[in-house]
Amino acid sequence: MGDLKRRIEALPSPARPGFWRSPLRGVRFTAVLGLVLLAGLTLVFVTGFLSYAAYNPDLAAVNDKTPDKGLLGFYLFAWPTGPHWLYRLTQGVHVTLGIALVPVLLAKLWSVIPRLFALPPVRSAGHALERLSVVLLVGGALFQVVTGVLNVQVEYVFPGSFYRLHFYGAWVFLAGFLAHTVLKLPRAVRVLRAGPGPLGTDELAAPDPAPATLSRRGALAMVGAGSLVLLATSAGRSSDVLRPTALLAPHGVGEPGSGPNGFQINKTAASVGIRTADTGPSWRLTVRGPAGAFRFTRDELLAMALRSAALPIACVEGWSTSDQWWRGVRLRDLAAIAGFPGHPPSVLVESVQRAGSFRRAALRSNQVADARSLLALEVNGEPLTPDHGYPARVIVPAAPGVMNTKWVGSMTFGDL
Ligand SMILES: Nc1nc2c(c(=O)[nH]1)N[C@H]1C(S)=C(S)[C@@H](COP(=O)(O)O)O[C@H]1N2
Ligand SMILES: [Mo]
Repeated sequence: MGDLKRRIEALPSPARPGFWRSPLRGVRFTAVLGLVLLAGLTLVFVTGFLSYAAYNPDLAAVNDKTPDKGLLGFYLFAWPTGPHWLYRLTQGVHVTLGIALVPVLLAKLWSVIPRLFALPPVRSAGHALERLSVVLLVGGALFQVVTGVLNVQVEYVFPGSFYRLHFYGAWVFLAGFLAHTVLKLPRAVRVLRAGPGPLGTDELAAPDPAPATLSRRGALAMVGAGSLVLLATSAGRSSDVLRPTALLAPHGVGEPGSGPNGFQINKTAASVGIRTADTGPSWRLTVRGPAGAFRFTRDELLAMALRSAALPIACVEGWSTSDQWWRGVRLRDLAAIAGFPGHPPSVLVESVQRAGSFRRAALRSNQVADARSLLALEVNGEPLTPDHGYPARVIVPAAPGVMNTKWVGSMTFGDL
């Protein structure tokens, strides 16, 4: 029996420190990656929560798909309409940086993997809490990366709404991230301050390291190169000029086509079941408000005071266009028709689209009031094409693409 026990103990087990032999592991390597993530992920968190605020989720009846958010929506505010490229910037940073940090995140996880197997799993109450924060951290990070990447690659394989999963996932991840930062940042700073000499203890270094085939500096350079490659092949998602370099962007989405309407399309008319009968000569726009309900043909809308605005489409899925030249009726002029000649209220915009998501959106009063917010009839000097929302679509400065409802059928003005 004693012999068997000895032989079992001699088996290679990841719980034995000697099992992990890479000479790269060590507190310095982990501290560098950790500080990069601290800075980078902070920006990803901030832009992510801004994206949630930009959705007007507290126009609860319509936009909010996260009805139980409660306190987690505490920071919501009226998303501004300027600068007009605001969401293009925040969401471009969120998605591009999120993608570029993936190699750093994986390297960081790899650098501490022996610790995940360390025995005993829990040594004290404090240690138990620390381990719990690591579960939230690692689980949250992987969950957010996987759901985020699937979303920008337009792979909607989620059980339920991506928006809700990614929102709650962000809070779990943030809880783990904050706890981990409080617990580990002092040590990381001390280690890096200590300079290149030998460290007193290096709890992450292999006790029995294998011969080096790559220096720590070389390993960090490889991680950095991986991030740079992802950055270089992702930045083009947010730029018309760089778009051909967006090698990882999903094919068939955000493809410009040609001509004046030749800019990215999120969902084509056919893909959401828009029928020509819905948008043909019998189409009417219904405008509702305290003054009553009014119906307009496209020609009647074209006969109103038409205004222009140069605005981008910036999708939550991480792509955006440069400014397009839209022409149409100001939302605030439509609000006046509906019975709000002074300060306009919010508006519920509904598409003729019958099924699928994004067929309705609520805009805030500040968005309706902005002189650049249009019910667009033309873009770049041509009538809208069916895929860009003919006969009429909303376009609002600084708003997420999803607020810019296409194939609009009705607009109901009044506080939501
Ligand atoms: N009715 C309707 N409007 C919609 C959508 C939709 O699926 N249905 N998609 C929205 C999203 S998510 C975006 S990013 C923009 C894209 O506009 P575009 O296809 O003209 O570029 O349209 C928005 N308006
Ligand atoms: Mo979108």
